[in-house]
Amino acid sequence: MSKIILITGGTSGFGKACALRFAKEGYDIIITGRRKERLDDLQKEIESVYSKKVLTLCFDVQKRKDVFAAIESIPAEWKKINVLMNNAGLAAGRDLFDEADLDDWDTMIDTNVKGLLYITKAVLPYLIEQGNGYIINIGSIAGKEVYERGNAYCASKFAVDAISKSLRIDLLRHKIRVTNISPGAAETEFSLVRFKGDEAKADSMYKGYKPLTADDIAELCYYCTSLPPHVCINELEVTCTAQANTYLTLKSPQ
Ligand code: NDP
Ligand code: 8X3
Repeated sequence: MSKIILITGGTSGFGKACALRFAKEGYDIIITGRRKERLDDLQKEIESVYSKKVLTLCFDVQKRKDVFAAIESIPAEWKKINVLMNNAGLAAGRDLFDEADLDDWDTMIDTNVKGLLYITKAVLPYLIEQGNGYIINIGSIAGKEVYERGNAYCASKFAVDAISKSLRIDLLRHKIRVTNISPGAAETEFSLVRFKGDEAKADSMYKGYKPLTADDIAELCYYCTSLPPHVCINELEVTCTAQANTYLTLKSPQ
């Protein structure tokens, strides 16, 4: 059996690009997400293009029982998981603190923080068993520096940063590497989700400069895991060249 990576949020963006990239490098892939049709389509694509095995798990990471049931349901031969990529996540809304929607806050904390904790706890026994496990957490530059209207999203990504640091400490005895990847703006479905289907608003986030792509992130994720076992990239902050930080991006006039 090849090495196995479990990627949450494999139906789009970073997760999908990583599934394709790791399959190209010879991994068998476990992909999760809520949109079954997309999981099935990606499974077919990977199996036909790369001839690698794919297992799909359809569930919502916010639902604790469903997370543990889904991970428990993985067939024994698939439980030899080498890499866990905690990627499923979202921003919901971009509003001033006093105007923000409480349901948006719940969704972001339940997905980006609690979902990530549940998945990690459920998968950890299998990673530990492999003796050389690797965890990639997808944080954000929003988890390094707060910006206006970022409030709960930033808080959720600061939490991912803190969880990555504690995992590195608590799992030291298991020789598990933990990399917190903190990307800046990347063109995926992220903004479409954030702005609740408003395509014009979403597109405007990526106008006038060249943002990161999902393939850029996949390249970095694979690079980290391909280093020798004694080398661990703890933190990787990456922006496109036009972006200096969360509030300064050089854009050409539209
Ligand atoms: P996309 O919207 O393209 O992909 C998000 C993925 O997360 C989808 O596969 C979606 O699957 C999954 N997901 C969201 N909520 C849930 C849930 N409750 N249960 C299960 N799966 C879920 O966005 P990106 O690829 O850009 O985002 C991936 C990660 O990268 C996120 O954590 C995001 O915060 C982070 N990030 C994104 C940046 C960007 O600019 N794009 C920059 C920095 C970080 P489905 O809907 O099928 O459930
Ligand atoms: C996504 C990047 O800057 O929109 O995490 O928060 S940003």
